[in-house]
Amino acid sequence: MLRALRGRGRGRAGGAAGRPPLSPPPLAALAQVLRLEPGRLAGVAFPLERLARCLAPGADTAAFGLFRPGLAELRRAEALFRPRGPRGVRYAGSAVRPGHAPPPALPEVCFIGRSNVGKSSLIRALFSLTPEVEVRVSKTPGHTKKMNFFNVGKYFTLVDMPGYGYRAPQDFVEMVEAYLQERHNLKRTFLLVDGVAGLQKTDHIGIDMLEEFGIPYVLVVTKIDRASKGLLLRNVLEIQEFVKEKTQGCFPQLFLVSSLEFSGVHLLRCFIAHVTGNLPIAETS
Ligand SMILES: Nc1nc2c(ncn2[C@@H]2O[C@H](COP(=O)(O)OP(=O)(O)OP(=O)(O)O)[C@@H](O)[C@H]2O)c(=O)[nH]1
Ligand SMILES: [Mg+2]
Repeated sequence: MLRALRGRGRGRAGGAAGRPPLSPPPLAALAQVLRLEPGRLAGVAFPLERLARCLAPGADTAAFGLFRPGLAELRRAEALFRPRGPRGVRYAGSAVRPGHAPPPALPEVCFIGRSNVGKSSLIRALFSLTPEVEVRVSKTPGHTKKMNFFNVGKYFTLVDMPGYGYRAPQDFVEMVEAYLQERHNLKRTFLLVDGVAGLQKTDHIGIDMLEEFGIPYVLVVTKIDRASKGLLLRNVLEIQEFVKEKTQGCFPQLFLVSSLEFSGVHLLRCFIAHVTGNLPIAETS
């Protein structure tokens, strides 16, 4: 489950009286990534592009770089994720029905996927520049039971969803289907797939739902730090083929992330800023 720590010095580096100030983890900030040696830097900033180097010469790389911002755009996106003042990153509420959700005032994106695939961890990594906002994760599947809403300044809202599959909340389908169909400010859905396990039968619960409702979505491949290069490449190529052949509403480029090592997190911040209308960048498709 996700929960913001209320009463802490939101938007400031320091914690409440008596607590040591919270500081972002290594590589949470772009400035830290830019100090890495070039190979590692490329792997953290653009993991899919880096992986494409393992492809045979002449392989089709069209789907590897459709969204390819430059450093200036990555910096501008990062600034959105550390808004200053009272409208910092803040927990806006939880809901089990769209009718109970916070008002749809900002452009919104949501994160769905199997239990334990890494949704809450990814949101925590995206928010790591404001570590005073606590995001809870768990080794136990089925941890997040409600839809949890977080506002990022005056720019956009991120929604962490309960997972489906093992130990999913009983009312998952009613909750999530209703949200996806009714939430008019929803700009893009991020559907997470485990980078080690690859596309599983259970992943189709979410994919089928989004395809049926005609909702635009993006596949995010998680936990890439746990997969060998060979396994990751095989899973990525398989998922890309699936997207190309079997989907209508899915963005053709995959986003690879490790919430542990911050790979792909900076690029994903930039894509979220872009799809919520906060950062104009040309897509090549
Ligand atoms: N190595 C590694 N572990 C990860 C990563 N992301 C998540 N995990 C681990 O995966 C487990 C589940 O993470 P959560 O973020 O709670 O998963 P979730 O999708 O929110 O799960 P539910 O709320 O139960 O649906 C935790 O033990 C995390 O530490 C990652 O990028 N790398
Ligand atoms: Mg969760």
